Amino acid sequence: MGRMPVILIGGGGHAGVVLEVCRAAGVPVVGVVDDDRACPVATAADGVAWLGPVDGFVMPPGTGFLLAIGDLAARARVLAAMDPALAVGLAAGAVVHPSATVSGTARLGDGVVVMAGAVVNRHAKVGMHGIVNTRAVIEHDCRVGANSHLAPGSVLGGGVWVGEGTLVGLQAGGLPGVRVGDGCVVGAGAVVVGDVADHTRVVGVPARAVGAAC
Ligand code: JB2
Repeated sequence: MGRMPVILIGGGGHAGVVLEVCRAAGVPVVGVVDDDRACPVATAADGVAWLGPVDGFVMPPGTGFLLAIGDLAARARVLAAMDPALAVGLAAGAVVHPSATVSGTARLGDGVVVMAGAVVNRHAKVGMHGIVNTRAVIEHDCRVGANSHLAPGSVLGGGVWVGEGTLVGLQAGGLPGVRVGDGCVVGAGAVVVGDVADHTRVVGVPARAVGAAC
């Protein structure tokens, strides 16, 4: 049976990458929903149909959606505004680039997108709408909460826990077993060596708190 066709919510740079993951994975993309009719994904040479603005959009039966906006706060706003009746969109499942490696014992929530070259190892779990970006590595037994973003090249050692709505920045990571809370930002290149409280921004090696994450 073929994969359920999907609609991309958001049509900017991140959506372009999600589009290519879908195409590589054989997931049909019906169109893009974005407030800007002239968004890049709709206007590119290989673009997809613009279906309308986000507010008031009604998912056609038999389609799923993928959040394709990179900004985590914007993703959370869009999800919160969505009619729960449209949760049928979640049936789209996860989409995995064929060059990524996902253990058969790993669990990916609905709407998760795994980009090229990423690795999700044994018994790791990624919650709904997570972004496992290009060449990110999620080691064995990690737990990543819903709507978190592991940016390109980020690395979570074995058994790391990451909360919901947290950004682990470009080439950042965490030593095995650390816990990073909800709504955190781990700055680019930072290495987390101890637990990080909810809504904290950390930077550097070893990572130190520099204030609240917005
Ligand atoms: O709050 C929002 C909102 N914020 C952005 N509500 C709604 N309804 N739509 C929103 N958008 C839409 O997402 C904009 O209309 C725009 O089309 C798109 C954002 O595109 P942009 O190219 O600015 O960013 P992006 O989210 O696709 O990519 C960012 O995040 C990626 C992870 C960039 O920083 C990329 O470089 C990065 N790789």
